[in-house]
Amino acid sequence: MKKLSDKSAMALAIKEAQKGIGFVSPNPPVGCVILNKNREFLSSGFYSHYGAIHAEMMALNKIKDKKQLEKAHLFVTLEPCFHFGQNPPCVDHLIKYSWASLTYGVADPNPKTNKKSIKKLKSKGFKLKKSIYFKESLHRLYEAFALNMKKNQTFFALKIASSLDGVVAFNHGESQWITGLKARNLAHQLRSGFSAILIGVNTFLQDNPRLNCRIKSKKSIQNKVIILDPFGYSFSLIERSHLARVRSIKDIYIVSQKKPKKPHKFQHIYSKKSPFDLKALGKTLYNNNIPSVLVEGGADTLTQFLKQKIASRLYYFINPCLLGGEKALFWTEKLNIENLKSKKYLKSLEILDNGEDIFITGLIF
Ligand code: AOF
Ligand code: ZN
Repeated sequence: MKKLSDKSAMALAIKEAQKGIGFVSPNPPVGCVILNKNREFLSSGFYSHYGAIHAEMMALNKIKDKKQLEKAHLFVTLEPCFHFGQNPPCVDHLIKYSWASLTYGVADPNPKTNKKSIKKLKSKGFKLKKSIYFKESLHRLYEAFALNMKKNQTFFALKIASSLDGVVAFNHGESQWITGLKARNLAHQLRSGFSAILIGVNTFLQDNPRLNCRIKSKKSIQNKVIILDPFGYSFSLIERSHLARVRSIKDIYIVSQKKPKKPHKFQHIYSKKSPFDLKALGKTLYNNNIPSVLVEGGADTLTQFLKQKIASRLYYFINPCLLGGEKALFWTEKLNIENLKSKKYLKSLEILDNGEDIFITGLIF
């Protein structure tokens, strides 16, 4: 049988974790791979939905003859849990076996576990390693959960699709589609990892979008939607919109300075100030069980998130076409950066060739 390197085993564990994306919130996705003493594949597992058994336990349970675990190697994307939650501590199960090595992706940001299992495993004499591979992918798996744990705040990421010269739409409204089919599929995949998609009211009025996740394996996911709508233009339109056709009206949140006059089934978040205080909104959304939000536009909304320094990550799809300036709308048009010293930049950049388009992601600074 084929021997697996540390790198291949962690790549598989990440793939396992990704199966849970969209189903495990507000918990993070986790994947696990076990190799026997000859580094041959024994089993794998993942955290499949909120309240399910943990990835390590799923992988362990699949191995009927536990003798196979002698001097085996375990790879898990997240530090095994230390605490009693809906599940008993994985770390206490793991220490029953004679592992040749245990490799984890990142320390669990949950304060109930954070580094406690790492210490325990080390103190018991296990060979414990932090993965040196796939740092960016692993960071991406846990960045939202880490921010949730640290700040009791919703994690915001921005998604933009533009031409090579930064145009996101024409003044007359036309914007579908600038990027190719593959990028749009990847964008749907992205949506599956967020509890809600946020747009400004102009995008709602202009595009009448659905903002759901239209890829096969994640079709059952019900993303919530948030509309920033200072004057309440969407109140009377929302029930008949595409947004409400593809999800329950109760999963639509309208943030507004205005209070709806008629009885309504959508959720209303009242906010006095406009532009809205997005940090305060992040707290409110977190308290409403919306731990992560993908901001999909338009230009003014995206700019507000940059101005208020509240977005953590940028996902950027670029189509290598030029659309020019005259009739164009640039997504950073109103950002007003005064000098090069204050320029915004991206860190931990990943650049992927995505068929017809270029896909860039990074942390916003
Ligand atoms: C693991 N393996 O597969 C996952 C972990 O309520 P519980 O018991 O399900 O615990 C949820 C917490 O456990 C979650 O917030 C995170 O800290 C950790 N998730 N840990 O060892 C897993 N899903
Ligand atoms: Zn666990």
